[in-house]
Amino acid sequence: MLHALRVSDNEARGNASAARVGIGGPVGSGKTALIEALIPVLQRRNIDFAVVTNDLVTKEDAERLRRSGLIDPARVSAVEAGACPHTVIREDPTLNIAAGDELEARFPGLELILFESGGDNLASTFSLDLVDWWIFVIDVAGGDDIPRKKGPGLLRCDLLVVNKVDLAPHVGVDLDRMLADARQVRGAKPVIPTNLKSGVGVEAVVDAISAAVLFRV
Ligand SMILES: Nc1nc2c(ncn2[C@@H]2O[C@H](COP(=O)(O)OP(=O)(O)O)[C@@H](O)[C@H]2O)c(=O)[nH]1
Ligand SMILES: [Mg+2]
Repeated sequence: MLHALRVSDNEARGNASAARVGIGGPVGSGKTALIEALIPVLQRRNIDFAVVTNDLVTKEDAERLRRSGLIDPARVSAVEAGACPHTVIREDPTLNIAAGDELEARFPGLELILFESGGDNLASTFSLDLVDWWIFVIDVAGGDDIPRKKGPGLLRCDLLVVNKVDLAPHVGVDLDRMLADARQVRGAKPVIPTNLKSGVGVEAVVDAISAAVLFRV
């Protein structure tokens, strides 16, 4: 289904377009940390990619990535949303679409663009006009009742990342139960636990992106 969609998308855009993947989730859950962890793995796999960040009124996350030394700074583009963060990824994603188009024009071989949403709440979702597939990042320290609250982000995303698993013992969270609850509310859709401080789960996230939108395994 997704494959068919993506192929027709590519045909519509002249077979030259990069796959677009959203990364959403609450403030501080680890969206930028996930991108920082994905970068070396994507590079090792020779995937040609770029990043678009969204902050309310600053370019903080873009500057953090540009300064990281991990990625060519020209491959990081910043959208200043200036409004409710989910407006620019759902109701009116034109600024983000334009940022993606501009990156594709500058880097003709681009295969993948990651869009980090501004930090938001459990209700944020991405427009499929903007992305082909999207990840929602929650973290263990946010509490093990998050999956049971069934927010639209957690329910509708293509991949749920449960980050900061290293913190579970420190915040009194039963990780097995939190993951079981997440899997139960999501049915067949994937859930990947990560520790972005140590890199646990990062390869699995790249495998999921590759299989879903790059058709590489
Ligand atoms: N202990 C721990 N801290 C993490 C992990 N991932 C991210 N962090 C920290 O969480 C904070 C917020 O991360 P950030 O990527 O800026 O979150 P964002 O607002 O979702 O982009 C930072 O201080 C990170 O260092 C993790 O897996 N474990
Ligand atoms: Mg961030």
